[in-house]
Amino acid sequence: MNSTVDYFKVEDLLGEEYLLIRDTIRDFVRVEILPTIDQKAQHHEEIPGLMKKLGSVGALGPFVPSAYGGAGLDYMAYGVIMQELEAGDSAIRSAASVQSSLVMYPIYTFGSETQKNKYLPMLASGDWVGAFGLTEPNHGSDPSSMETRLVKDGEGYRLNGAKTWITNAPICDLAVVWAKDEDGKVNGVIVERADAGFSTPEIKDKWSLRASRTGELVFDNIYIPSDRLLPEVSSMRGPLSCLNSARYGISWGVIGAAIDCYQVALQYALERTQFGKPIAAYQLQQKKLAEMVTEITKAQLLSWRLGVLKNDNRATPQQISMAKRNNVNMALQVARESRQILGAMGIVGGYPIMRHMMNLESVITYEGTHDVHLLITGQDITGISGF
Ligand code: TGC
Ligand code: FAD
Repeated sequence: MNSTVDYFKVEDLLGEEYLLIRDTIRDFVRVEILPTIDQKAQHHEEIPGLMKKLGSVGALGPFVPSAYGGAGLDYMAYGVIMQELEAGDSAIRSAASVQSSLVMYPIYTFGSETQKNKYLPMLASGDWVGAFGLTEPNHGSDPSSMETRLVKDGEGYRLNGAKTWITNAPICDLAVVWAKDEDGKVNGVIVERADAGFSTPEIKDKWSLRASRTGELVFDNIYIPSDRLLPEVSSMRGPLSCLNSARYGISWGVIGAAIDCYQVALQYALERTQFGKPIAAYQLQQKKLAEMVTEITKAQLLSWRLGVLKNDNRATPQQISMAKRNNVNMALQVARESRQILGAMGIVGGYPIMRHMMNLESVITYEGTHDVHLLITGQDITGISGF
């Protein structure tokens, strides 16, 4: 349905420039995503040419300067873009998140001038698809214990190990991979599709994010020339900084999914009659709808404020964790309540709710689980690590 909830006039806080960006992306989703997304998700297929389409509307690396092919926008704009994309489907926002925050951001922030000039323009246009390899089979919430190794070999290095649960792995042209060197330092490595020893088996039969491809990144003694290492970082600060950017975007994105569910549920409740009255007339249904719009509004204010802080370079990782955790959980609860309002109709593909709900089950796990973000807040306020 993709219309607006603006109960507390957050649009006034955003202002004209961001509303124009919002409307551009909203139109893009209406034309390019909504007509086929249900069928694509049902059949476990991606939208053809998605990355190039996202590139054509400036949705890839919007915060990267135009000199490197980006749109030269700020973090508020990035948030607004993510919100509109995820109103279409979390898989679409995921594609843009990974390319922007997890691939372009580290190359822009930690890469050499040569790397920036070589890779960023083709990532911004969507000609190349990027992936981000941090999670491993034995290390999900605790990536600092990663086993993937980078060992010196002549002028370059050898990369061995495996990453799993990687968005767009099966279709990536390059991957930014995090690996420990012989001194135990964490390095960012650019792996290209053509590198001998690189394979990307797909993880099939997901019940979630079915319009997005997920897989493994396997490194079988790949030779890595030294100019493929990101020179400006050699610790966990590298990958975790990327996560700050992506988690911020997710805090906005899921509001789009929640609004889509809420609008559909409201409309249905007004039209569906039982016991002689629209079900919207019953207090039990009004409670659900009123609580949904309240929680969406709180999430909007949280993300807007986080956007202001992020643009000022004052947003802390802990604030970002709080917003990601709160807003994803909010969206999942809204999706679950909306589905109930539609009764049996809530489970069919003609309505987007079940698709959003299943997607959000991944979103609440990736980019740090619901539990991990709570522990980050707990550690921040008590000074004691609960991990
Ligand atoms: P810790 O000892 O606390 O810190 C290690 C170093 O990192 C620094 N640091 C950060 N830097 C920037 N941003 C942050 N958020 C940071 N958090 C920590 C820290 O200052 C330290 O730096 P230095 O220079 O002193 O070495 O780290 P830890 O090992 O205890 O781990 C902390 C923890 C658990 C919070 C972290 O590992 C974590 O966030 N775990 C969750 C893992 C996760 O989120 N994985 C996401 C994988 S990517 C993904 O899911 C993509 S889905 C994409 C899609 O499809 O949309
Ligand atoms: P685990 O870490 O094994 O956690 C299992 C459970 O234990 C969770 O409930 C967790 O909260 C809990 N737990 C863990 N530690 C603690 C603790 N100390 N205290 C209390 N509870 C704890 N990763 C990438 O690197 N790149 C990607 O592009 C990417 N894309 C993804 C796409 C999808 C669709 C999915 C589902 C995942 C993706 N991931 C990606 C991986 C994702 O980041 C991890 O799944 C996530 O970090 C959790 O790791 P895990 O699944 O190994 O769970």
